Amino acid sequence: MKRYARGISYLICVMIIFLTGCASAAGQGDERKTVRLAAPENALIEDFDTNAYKLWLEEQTGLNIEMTWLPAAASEQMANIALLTGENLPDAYIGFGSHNIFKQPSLQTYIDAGTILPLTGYIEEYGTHTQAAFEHLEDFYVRELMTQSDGNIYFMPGFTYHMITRYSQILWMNQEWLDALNLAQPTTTDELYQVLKAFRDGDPNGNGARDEIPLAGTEASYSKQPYDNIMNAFVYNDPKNSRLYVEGGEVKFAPVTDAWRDGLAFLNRLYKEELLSPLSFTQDDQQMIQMANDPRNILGAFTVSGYTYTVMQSDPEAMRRYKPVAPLMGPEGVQLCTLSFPLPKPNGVITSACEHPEEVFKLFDLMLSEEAGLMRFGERGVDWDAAREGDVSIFDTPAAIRVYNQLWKAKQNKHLMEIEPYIRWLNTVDVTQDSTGELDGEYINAQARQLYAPYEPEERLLTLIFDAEEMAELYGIRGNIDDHTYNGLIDFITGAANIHDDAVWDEYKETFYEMGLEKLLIAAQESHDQFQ
Ligand SMILES: [Ca+2]
Repeated sequence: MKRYARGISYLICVMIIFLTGCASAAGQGDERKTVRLAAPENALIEDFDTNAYKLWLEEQTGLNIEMTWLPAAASEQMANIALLTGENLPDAYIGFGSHNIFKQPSLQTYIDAGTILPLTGYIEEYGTHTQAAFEHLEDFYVRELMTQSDGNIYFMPGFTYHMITRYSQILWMNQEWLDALNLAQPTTTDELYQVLKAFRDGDPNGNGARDEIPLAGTEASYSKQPYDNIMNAFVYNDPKNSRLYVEGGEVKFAPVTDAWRDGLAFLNRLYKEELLSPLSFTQDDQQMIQMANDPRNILGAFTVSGYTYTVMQSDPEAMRRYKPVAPLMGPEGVQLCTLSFPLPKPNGVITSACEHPEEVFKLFDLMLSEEAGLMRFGERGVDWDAAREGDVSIFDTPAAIRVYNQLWKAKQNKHLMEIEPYIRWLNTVDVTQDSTGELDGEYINAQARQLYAPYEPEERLLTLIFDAEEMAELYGIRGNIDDHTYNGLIDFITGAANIHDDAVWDEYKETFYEMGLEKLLIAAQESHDQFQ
């Protein structure tokens, strides 16, 4: 069966060589090389062949760029099979930056199979824009974060940084309720407890019924689960890095600390007294959104990164209802916010089937230029222009450009939705928008984030980079530890396990060590030290 398949693909190859041979013979003197890209299909890119950015790239590089769109649901599987067998490979894949396929440990499989090329040499030789981007983003360790344990770089980055994504959890509170009860926003965990109790008992929505939900969340996403925010008043809580944190240069694991136990006990108290809604563990995102936008005004507080991910922009009453609350101080004086450190996404890889890897690399390098980066805003003079003297951004800093048309959430034919390698040279901070105001989601987020900026941890883990040989084992350990942490959060908060029982707590902690916590800590320390 396999032999037949090979035979057929050989035949197709011969046909393709024959056909392309004819085509270039017909197009006299046209020596343009063709680059074959493949990517998961994207509903917001109207037509690749006539896309303004694609045409600009062709004009700049003298290449023909062809695209194969892979059906979204099967794209990762199709690419995986091609990379493992070496058959049906395009010259390069783009568009997988948010998928797992080109992240570790999966990336290592293709490095071992030899089907994706190391780019380190090309970066040294041709990577003018890439090197400039590395220098520009030095504080973000972009080059280091892209470098694998063998010292090579295998993908070209997609990289965005701005204040909007820096804090992935903000606590929002019903200001109408605080006003009705003549209360100030809480600043400590104790005050939070008092405020939530007043919400529960004081009929702040004034309908005579005890229908208030003081605080709620959903397991649908990390940013929407309040326990993760509140835990930062006890010990630094970084779910993306398996709750590892750094103190005096030493990597530590939060869930085995007494502070974590204190946090669980506090959250269990909120749960027991119906201050943290039990629906937080069962409802989906849509139900969470309905709760926050309920016209009966029934919700006291919730967490989310961007306000309009939960509150409907189209509902002015709801938009005005909640205000951001700064990180709370815990009983031991801990007051932190989780920092979401941006990682370079693997937005482009070149495969072993590529006949002109240096040309494809130069194309990717061009995509990282400042000029290419501005393409996401559309056409200069039509969709955006340089800022005028005195223009201020939504963060009250001088603006760099003025945007006329928002080309981001709608189907368009001017850019490639940043599925390709890109660097956000300009960030949202620099962009002035005329729509700013109290009902504008982005403006509200900008104001909220200024409350969180003073509470960033002084030391932090950027990411975990494991040695290739131990990678499979370490990812296995890490997965088990993450599961055990999560189960502990649920069980101790809801009371399924008793947080006040020393034997139960000791056994819970012991299980982490049985799972290989020491080994993970050693590897995490080595990974952390690489960035120092
Ligand atoms: Ca009521």
